[in-house]
Order: sequence, then structure tokens, then C-alpha cells
Amino acid sequence: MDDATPDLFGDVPTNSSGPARMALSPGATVLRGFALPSQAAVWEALRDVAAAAPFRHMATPGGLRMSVASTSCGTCGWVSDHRGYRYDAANPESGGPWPGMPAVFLELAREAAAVAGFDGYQPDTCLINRYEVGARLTLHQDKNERDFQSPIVSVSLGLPAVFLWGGAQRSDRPLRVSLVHGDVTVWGGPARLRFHGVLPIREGRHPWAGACRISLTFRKAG
Ligand code: MD6
Ligand code: FE
Repeated sequence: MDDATPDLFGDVPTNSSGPARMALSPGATVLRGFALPSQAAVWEALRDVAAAAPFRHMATPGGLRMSVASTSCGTCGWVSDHRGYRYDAANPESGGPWPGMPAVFLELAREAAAVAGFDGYQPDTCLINRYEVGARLTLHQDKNERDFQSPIVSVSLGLPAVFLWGGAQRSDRPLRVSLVHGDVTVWGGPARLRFHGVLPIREGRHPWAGACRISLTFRKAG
């Protein structure tokens, strides 16, 4: 992430093609450009969170370095190490709490969830992933949360990505969905445990994020 102040009037790419709302499967929706109206405030809050809890490459349970660098905010944060994947109230880097969830994050996540049909969303954590060129996330299910009733809300910022939208089984052939800066994906209900992933990020430059994709992924974990 570069340190320049966001240029509110700069040439920020937006997604001009495709419907504003796209259903991926029952319970899963892409909201095109949904984060654009709040992008400047979101970006500023993101820099504050990353200053308080710096991004780092965690280790997988098998001991590999993740290609994605992560941090979190909220009352707990997503952690991976030799003991496995989990949510922890403490940031292992500092031993202290994670930064609080910025109001602009919470509001964006709640509004996106409501538009996608999930009223009353109360996420307690936001995992922030930074993908450099080539970074990826292999197909997986999100099942370390205690609450599968609540949806997952994922905000895409910076470089575009190809999101893999799989089925209930790992072997189900995934849909490939292009996500660009400002798109928000919501999955819950019958879609909550679907397999998903992100293909390796391709080279490019985004005015705010540089050669990175950043995702904000909201969950009710505790
Ligand atoms: C994304 N992240 O970064 C999606 N899931 O766009 C995830 O799906 C994810 O980064 C579970 C645990 C960590 C993650
Ligand atoms: Fe996931």
C-alpha cells in the first residue's frame, strides 16, 4: 500500500460493465461498485488499522508462508500458525488486542449484507488481506467461525481479481468471477459453506493500492 493521500478526484477505475447486482448462487451476491461511495473513508481507516496492526505473512498449519499478507480489526482476528486456523482476541505480533473495527467498515458491511438480504448483520471481525502480484488463495471453506448463520461480506480494493466460486464439495467446478475495486461479495444462508478462492493476482497498478489487491472480509466469528 503506498502512503499517498487518496486523491478524491483522481482516475480511480470503476466497473462500468455488468449488472449492479449479480447472483452467484442462492445466498451469494456480487454488488458491483458498492464500496465506491465510501472508498476514500474506507481507505483512510484501512491505513489506520494497518499502522496499528501491520500486515504480515502468516504460516499455514503445514509450515508454509502464506502468499497473502494479513491483518485484522475487531474484537478478534484471524490467525494461522502451526496450531491451525482460528480467531484470537489477541494479535500474536503484539500480544495486545486488535484495532477496533472502524465505523465506516461496519456501516459498509451492514449495508451490503442488508442489500443482499441479510438484515441485522453484526460482524465482530474484519480480516484484511493484501495480495501482491502472484498471491492467491486456494479453494477452501470458511468454517472456523462459531456462527454459520451470519453471512460473509468481502470488499475488493485495488487490483482486480478472479474469484473462484465453488460448490458444496471441493471437487465441484468453480465459477470464475471478475472482481474489481469497489465490488462487494456477500455469501450466507445456503451459500455460507461454499468453497471459494482467489486466482493468482495479475500484474497491474491501482492509483491507491499500487501493485496490490486488498480484500476486507467481514465475519461474525465469536
Ligand atoms: C479474499 N479471503 O481475501 C477472501 N477465508 O478475498 C478468504 O476467503 C479467506 O483470507 C478464510 C480465511 C482467510 C481468508
Ligand atoms: Fe474464505
